[in-house]
Amino acid sequence: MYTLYCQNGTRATAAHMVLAETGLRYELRQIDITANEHRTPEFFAINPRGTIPVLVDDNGATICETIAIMLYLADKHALEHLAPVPTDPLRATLLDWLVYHAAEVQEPVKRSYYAHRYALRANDLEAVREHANDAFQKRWQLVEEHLIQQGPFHLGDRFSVVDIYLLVTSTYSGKLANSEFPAIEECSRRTAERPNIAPILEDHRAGLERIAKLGVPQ
Ligand SMILES: N[C@@H](CCC(=O)N[C@@H](CS)C(=O)NCC(=O)O)C(=O)O
Repeated sequence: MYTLYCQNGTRATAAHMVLAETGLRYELRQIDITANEHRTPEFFAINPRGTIPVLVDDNGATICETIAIMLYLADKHALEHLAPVPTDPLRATLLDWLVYHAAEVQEPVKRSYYAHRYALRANDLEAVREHANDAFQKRWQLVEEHLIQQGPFHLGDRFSVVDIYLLVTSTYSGKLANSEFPAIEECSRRTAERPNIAPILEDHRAGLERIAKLGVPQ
């Protein structure tokens, strides 16, 4: 049994979608970051980093990074429909793109949404956002080129957890990127059609709207 600490409209949705695709039993605990619920002593005791998602396995393991949660679930249960096993040559491609998405693509997303954390002065906000959006656009373009050459999924014809990660990023990328990315759209569309994913995506979009109204935490 797993417990996922999460909130609709955040990247925690990617972990939720992977859980739904596993067919395993899990429960969700909503942590509202707009109400600072990720900064309570109770939540810091679970994740001292103060971020979501967090996955708690009733075997005692706690995992606080989205990519680690995805790989942990796929590997622990040998779910080859979600991730090639370590001896499969496609595993290298999976790891490569997962880390790229988490470390390079997602980084300017957070910088853009949380520009107030990076600005030295109040009037720097727009410049920080512009710089972050520019970095995002360039990195997103590299994903697009990979999918044009080797798509429709990151692993060619084979769907995997990295496509879920892309789908979730694509739901908030419109604000950052200012051109068309048809191969990313196609990969996202195919992923969004999956029966386990479609209803979660709908809740995620509602969560995105709510967070946009209330604002991300300081
Ligand atoms: N490195 C973590 C970062 C998680 C993260 O930043 N989550 C956001 C929601 S998308 C969050 O908890 N934000 C609250 C904050 O930074 O105060 C991961 O990739 O899972």
